Amino acid sequence: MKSTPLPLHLHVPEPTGRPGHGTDFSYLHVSPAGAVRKPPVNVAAADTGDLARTLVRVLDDEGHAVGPWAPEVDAALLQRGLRAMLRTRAFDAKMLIAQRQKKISFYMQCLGEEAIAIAHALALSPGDMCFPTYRQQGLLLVRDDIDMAELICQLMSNGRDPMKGRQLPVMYSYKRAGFFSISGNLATQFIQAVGWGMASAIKGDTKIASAWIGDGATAESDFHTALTFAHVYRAPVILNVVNNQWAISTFQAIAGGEATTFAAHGVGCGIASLRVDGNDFLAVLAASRWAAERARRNLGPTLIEWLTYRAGAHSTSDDPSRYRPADDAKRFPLGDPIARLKQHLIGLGVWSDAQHEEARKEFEAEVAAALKEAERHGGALIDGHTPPIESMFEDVYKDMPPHLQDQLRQARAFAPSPANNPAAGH
Ligand SMILES: Cc1ncc(C[n+]2csc(CCOP(=O)(O)OP(=O)(O)O)c2C)c(N)n1
Ligand SMILES: [Mg+2]
Repeated sequence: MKSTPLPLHLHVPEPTGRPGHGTDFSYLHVSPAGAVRKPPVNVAAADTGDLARTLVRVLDDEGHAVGPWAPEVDAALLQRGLRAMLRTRAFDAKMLIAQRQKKISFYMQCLGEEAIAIAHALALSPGDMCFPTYRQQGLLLVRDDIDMAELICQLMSNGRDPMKGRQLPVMYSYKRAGFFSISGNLATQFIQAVGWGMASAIKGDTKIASAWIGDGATAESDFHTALTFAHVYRAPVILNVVNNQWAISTFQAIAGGEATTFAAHGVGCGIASLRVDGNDFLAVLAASRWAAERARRNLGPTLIEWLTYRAGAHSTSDDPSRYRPADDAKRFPLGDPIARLKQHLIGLGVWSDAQHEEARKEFEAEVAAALKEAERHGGALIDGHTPPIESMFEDVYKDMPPHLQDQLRQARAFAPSPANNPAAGH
């Protein structure tokens, strides 16, 4: 007997919470701290299936480091990590205010995600190259050789902006710090990172690449192409997927995190993969070291899904109260990375509430001073200063070709003269 054909329909994933009713976070499937095994670095990719569906965690609810992933690490490194997280949070908070005060046009925080970039940076070596998104400012703020005032000059697009106002605020570029230029076109840097890692191997070099992408951007085809190249050639690269649950107002399930995990995408592509508590500084450090060692020993790529929560708005142009419950960050089961590492260090007897408060104030003062210093160099929003018209034509060709010289002459003819624009030429 022929059955009546059913009308077809599609499944559209929905978040489990919306403004007015709290999120049901059981969809995260959180493993207890210490419960997940740690295989040797030469594990076969196919044998990491369980690691891509459970959650590597080290810090338990009492702040103890437990289980096979608990890293060997001295207190000084952990203190450095905690201080860098506090520094990053202070920077973000002040830049948010600076945007509201119309000193900068745009800003993006990494509130609640600080552990991921900072612990990862501490697992890499000089010369390695990160291909970050706009939410890994911790890679820079953990370093003491990056001038904070210069970062703010980039945000202001002013006379000391190393990017000369040609990049959106937050799109820094520091080759010497292993920080590849951020691209506004999401996911492009993921495939570039794999290419950079392959080039390093082709040259017989020892440097590895670290690629970064958000949960939402994994829906771009560049992500999948990157996995193919990384897998086929066993590229020396760490493939970081930061699953902070949201892509602006789009829930992570829409990008493919509902029926499977982002880490499992890696296993499906023949890549050793881990799903890790991104708010657990020790777990991030341990997993990053594990993946870096695999890359350095020619064992190929590792995909790591970092589970975290974007506690702030997507950017200063976003209002998350329109699409998610206001108190979700507080209810997120993996807590706050700063509070968790602080609790651990106090438990070890190498940190105190007083030291914490002192460090917080120290960084608040540092950021305030850096902002003042940056403001001395002006900017379009501060004093109407914009770069001279010539800068639009420079830094592309060593010798400017005739057609550009011609365009420059025309542009000069249309540009306001310094007499009409008192800010020009400062
Ligand atoms: C190719 C491309 N598509 C869309 C955008 C617009 N856009 C900018 S950020 C963003 C959300 C990205 O979310 P996710 O990848 O999860 O990263 P997160 O912001 O959460 O860190 C979108 C859609 C873009 N910049 N580039
Ligand atoms: Mg996201």
